[in-house]
Amino acid sequence: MTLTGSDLVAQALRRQGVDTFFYIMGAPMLSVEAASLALGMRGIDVRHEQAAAMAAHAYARLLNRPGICMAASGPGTTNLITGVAHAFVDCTPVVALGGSSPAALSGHGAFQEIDQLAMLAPCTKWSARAHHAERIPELVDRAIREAMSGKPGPVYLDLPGDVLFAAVDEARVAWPDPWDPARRPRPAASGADIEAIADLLATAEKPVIVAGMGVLWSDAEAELQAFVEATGIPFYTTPQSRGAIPEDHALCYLTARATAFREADLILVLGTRMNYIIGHASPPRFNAAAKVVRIDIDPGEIATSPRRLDVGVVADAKVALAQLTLAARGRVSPDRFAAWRDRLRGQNRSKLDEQEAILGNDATPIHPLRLCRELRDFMARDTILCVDGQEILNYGRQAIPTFEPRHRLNSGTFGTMGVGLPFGLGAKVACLRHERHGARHAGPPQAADPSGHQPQRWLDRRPEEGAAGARPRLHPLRPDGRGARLPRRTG
Ligand SMILES: Cc1ncc(C[n+]2csc(CCOP(=O)(O)OP(=O)(O)O)c2C)c(N)n1
Repeated sequence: MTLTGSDLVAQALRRQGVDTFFYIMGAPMLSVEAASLALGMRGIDVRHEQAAAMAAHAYARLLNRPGICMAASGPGTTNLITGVAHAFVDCTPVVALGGSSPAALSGHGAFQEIDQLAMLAPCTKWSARAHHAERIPELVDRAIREAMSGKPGPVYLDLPGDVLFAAVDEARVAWPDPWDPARRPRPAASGADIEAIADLLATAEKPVIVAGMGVLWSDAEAELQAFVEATGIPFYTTPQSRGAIPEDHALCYLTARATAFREADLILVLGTRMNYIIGHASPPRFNAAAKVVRIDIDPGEIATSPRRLDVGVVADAKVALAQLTLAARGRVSPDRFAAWRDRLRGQNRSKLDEQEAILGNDATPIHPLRLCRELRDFMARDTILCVDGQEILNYGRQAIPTFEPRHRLNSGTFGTMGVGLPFGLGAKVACLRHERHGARHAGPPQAADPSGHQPQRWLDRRPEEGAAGARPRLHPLRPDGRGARLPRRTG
């Protein structure tokens, strides 16, 4: 049987488990898009390709799957660039497929001819052009593996029209085994590194955890929470990974963040870059005398740490956190940090009281913080919040908590205006995909807090959410109700 390059793109995507893509149709991608739809994939069309890349970004973050976007040649693909660059700076696995003018006419002034590969290369983790139709399945496989491996990131595959239109004997096509998230490599920390970290934990007095999206890409939120509860160490997250542990957890002292960072004598940086988002984990925001432990799946991150690491470990967050929890058993008691927690809790309480008074401001025109309070009180625990803008980002950060991992999207590390609507679109599509894959279930009970502290303010104000310490009630992304496992693996 004869297949075209376009058929091969669609079939390769389908075999890789792709069932959704975001796009604006156009030459030379029309037959890729038609073949994808014919195979039962869902095509969500937008009005500007930037939105396709951003919707794919939100979709990827919510489901921990590659988010696919497609664009026509020339301006269609150049319109993707800001969305793809945003994904690059935000380390998100967006797979961008761009049609391009025929390779055989390169340099002859073909319709919409421009060097798309050169433009996309600096804002992607990996990029390539298909030169031979029969190798398209290999390139699609490579694109998805590159996007999803290690520190995730966007990739770009350039698809010239003549390669898409070429006819290939199916017998000559080798289909790779599809990428399987369950078989991803999960490097462990060495025993010596785990011992070194356990020693630091056992002698610290004011440790603090700063966790990031790496924890969520690793599906390690349950392991993070287990580690926090086993050791009694206060935790903070980056804005994008808020909700990794529900923010009414007894060891979450959101508004005491500045004090926690300034006074901590041991900083555990887990699965996040030491970039401006966390003040490079350096003075003046962080204690200059603190010891620093860093765990990251990317050796480049460890190598480029902006301050000296006492222990820097290249490891998968899920595995390393489980190792640490085990190593801490019997050596690091939550009691050790009781005074530290008391200090942060006291400060958090008084700041929340102050803040609540400001949030109730009934001046006209309405103050942004009042708007945030109305939203906060309206939102269910499992609402996905997309925040655009600059000022509202700051106000929202102070005023609106997050209780579920992956339920907060914002303009991210690149600070890109215009993410709000396409993120909302991608998030909604992710939820609908989820609903097709299973029913909702209530979550399991939350593990007991070893420090014996009651969950905090947000629950106090929201008694309808259940007994103190209950897990959030329903979760649209967790039909099996078991926290770290999402239905995405099935499709
Ligand atoms: C794509 C893009 N264009 C421009 C900017 C520069 N910029 C940063 S904040 C801002 C204004 C945001 O105003 P508004 O949308 O009213 O949000 P608010 O600050 O009130 O939350 C602009 C234009 C940007 N970050 N991204």
